[in-house]
Amino acid sequence: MDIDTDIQMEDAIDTSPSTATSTTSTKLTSLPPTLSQTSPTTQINTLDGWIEQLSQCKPLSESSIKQLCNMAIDTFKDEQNVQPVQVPVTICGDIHGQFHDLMELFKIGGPCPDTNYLFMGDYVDRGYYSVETVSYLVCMKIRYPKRITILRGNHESRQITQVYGFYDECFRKYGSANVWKIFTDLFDYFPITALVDNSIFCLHGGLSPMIESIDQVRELNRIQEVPHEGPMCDLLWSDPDDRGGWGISPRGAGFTFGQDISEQFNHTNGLSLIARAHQLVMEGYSWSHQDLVVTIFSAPNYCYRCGNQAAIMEVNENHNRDFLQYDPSIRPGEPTVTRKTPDYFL
Ligand SMILES: [Mn+2]
Repeated sequence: MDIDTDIQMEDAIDTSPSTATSTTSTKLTSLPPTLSQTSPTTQINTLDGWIEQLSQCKPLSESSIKQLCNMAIDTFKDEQNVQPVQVPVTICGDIHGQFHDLMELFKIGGPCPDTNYLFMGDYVDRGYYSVETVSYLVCMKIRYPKRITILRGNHESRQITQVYGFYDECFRKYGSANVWKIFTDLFDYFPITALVDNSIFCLHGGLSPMIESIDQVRELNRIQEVPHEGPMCDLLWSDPDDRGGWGISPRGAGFTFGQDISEQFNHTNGLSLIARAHQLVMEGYSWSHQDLVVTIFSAPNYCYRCGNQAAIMEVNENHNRDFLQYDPSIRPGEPTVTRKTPDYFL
C-alpha cells in the first residue's frame, strides 16, 4: 500500500466507543463580559491583538477562545448552508493543523483581506498546530467576515477529532478538554457548502445520492454533529471516482461518485465546476470527470512525510482559474522530506 492510499484509508470513520464525550461543560456565566458586548473599536483592537499573537504561533488563552467562539457563533449562524460567494476569490483545501504552511499560503495567495478566501474544511487534526490554525482562521473570519468563507470538513467533528489529534492537542496545550469542547460546539455552525457566482459549487467531500439540487442542501438542518450517514455526511465525506454511478466508499462514510453523476448534477444546477478538497493529491490540485470536478489540497508535505505539493485556486472577475502551487515552509529543527528523486533513480 503506498503512502497516499495508506493515509486515505486511515482517514475513515472510527466506530469504536468514544473516550471523551462526557467532558465538563464550560459555563458562559462564569466569564467576564463577552467581547460582543463591548464597543466595535474594542472588538477590532482585541481581534487584531489575537491575530498578532496567533501569527507568531502562540495559542490564545482559554478565556479568549471562549470569547472568540461566542462571537463566531453569532457570525456563522447567520450564514447559509449554501453560502453565496463573489469573485474574485481564492479557493483552498485541507490545512490539517500545518500552521506554518497556512502562513505560507497567505504569502503565496496574498494577505487577507486584500485577497478574498474560501476554505473548504479540515483545519484540524494530523498536524501539530490545529489549535493555532483554527483559532487564526476563526479570528480572520470574525475580523473580515465578508472577505473569508470557512466551510466545514469531515474533521470538524467531535468524533473524528478524538481520533486524529485535535482533542489530544487541546488537552496537552490547555490541560483540559474545555477548548476542544468550545471549538467542536462552534463547528456545528460552519456552513457546509458555498456557491461562487452561481457557478462553482464548493464543499469538502462531494455529492450525495440523496441530493439532486442545490436547493435540497439549503433545506438541511446543518447545526449538528456531522451525522454518520445521510446527505450532510455525504457532502463532507464523498469522493469522485473513475467508475460510473454511486459506489461504496472505502472510508466507511459517504459515497464515491462517477462522471455521469457529476455531469447530471452540474447540468441540473447550472454549474461549471464542483471544487472540493478531502483527498491528498501530489501536485496540490487534480482534475476529475473531464474538468467537471477539481480537488484542491493545501497542506504541503502532508503529515510532514507525504512529499506532496500544495495548491490554491484563484478565480478572477472573469472566472479565469489559476492554480498556485507551493512547497512546505522551512521550519528550523523539524524533519523535512524532499520530493526530489534521489540520484540513484536517475
Ligand atoms: Mn477530509
